[in-house]
Amino acid sequence: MRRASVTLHVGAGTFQPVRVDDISQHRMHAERYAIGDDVVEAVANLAASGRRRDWAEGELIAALKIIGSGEFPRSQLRGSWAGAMGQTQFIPTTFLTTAVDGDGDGKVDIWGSSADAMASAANLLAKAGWKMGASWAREVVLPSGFDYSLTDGPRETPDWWAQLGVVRADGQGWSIQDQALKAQLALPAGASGPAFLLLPNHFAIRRYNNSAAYALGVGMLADGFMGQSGLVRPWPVETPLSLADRIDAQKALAALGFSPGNPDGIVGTNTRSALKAWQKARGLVADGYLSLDMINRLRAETGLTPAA
Ligand SMILES: [Ca+2]
Repeated sequence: MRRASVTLHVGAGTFQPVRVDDISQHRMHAERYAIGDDVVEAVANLAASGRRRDWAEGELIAALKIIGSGEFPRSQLRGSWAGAMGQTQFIPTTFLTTAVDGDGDGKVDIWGSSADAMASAANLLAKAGWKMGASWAREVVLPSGFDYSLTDGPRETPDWWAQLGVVRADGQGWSIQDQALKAQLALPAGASGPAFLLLPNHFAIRRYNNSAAYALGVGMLADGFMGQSGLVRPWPVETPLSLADRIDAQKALAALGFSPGNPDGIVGTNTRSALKAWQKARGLVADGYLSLDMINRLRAETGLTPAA
């Protein structure tokens, strides 16, 4: 392949000029071998100083086993500060249990081989219980008067939900395969945003990264690749919450006798449950979703004033 060899001047001339073919070769080298931190050092540091010492020691031993296998030198084991390596961002223990050879060259290379990375990611999902051919979630619409406290609650079949008036937003029926699965209702942007019935494949994605937002993003992107249209109900435009907003909400819920846990500004399960209970007690839509409107109501009820 012919490469251009023009000279690039970087910045204000304080760096040595480099040629494009040098950059290209450097980048290829970097992509294969040198992106990120030395994983042995990263997990050793966490083992020595971190809160999750046992976890980090296990990862350190796994990293040493990978090097000990002779397949990869230590210089290949580059990753994040927490030891997530290569295209799949597998930590060393996951590499040992789950990474596989996708291109058939006999070597498991999640850094340099996209086929190996894809096969390894697929293997992780398969081990997490991925059901081939099933949906990950479906957008649904809720009837008026719906009991929003069922959000993040029971896992039941689409038929069970249909008896409560919960139907697919696109008006289609459920596939035979999906009908047999149990689904949980989620309102990731509250009652004014789209509603989803989350099927087991959603929770398989969360075994890769346990974040509802991450799994929703992955699922919707996958649906887009399959030619499915986007959301029926658009994502609401919202004012982002500040840390002070979130802490005020937690302080107010605590003062009112609902138990949101420590007022740390992190809206987790405890905060959402407390909010849901307070909403229910006040006759509001009990979706457990913290919006600026809810925060201002909580402030008004407790006399908290927003920080200037
Ligand atoms: Ca391979």
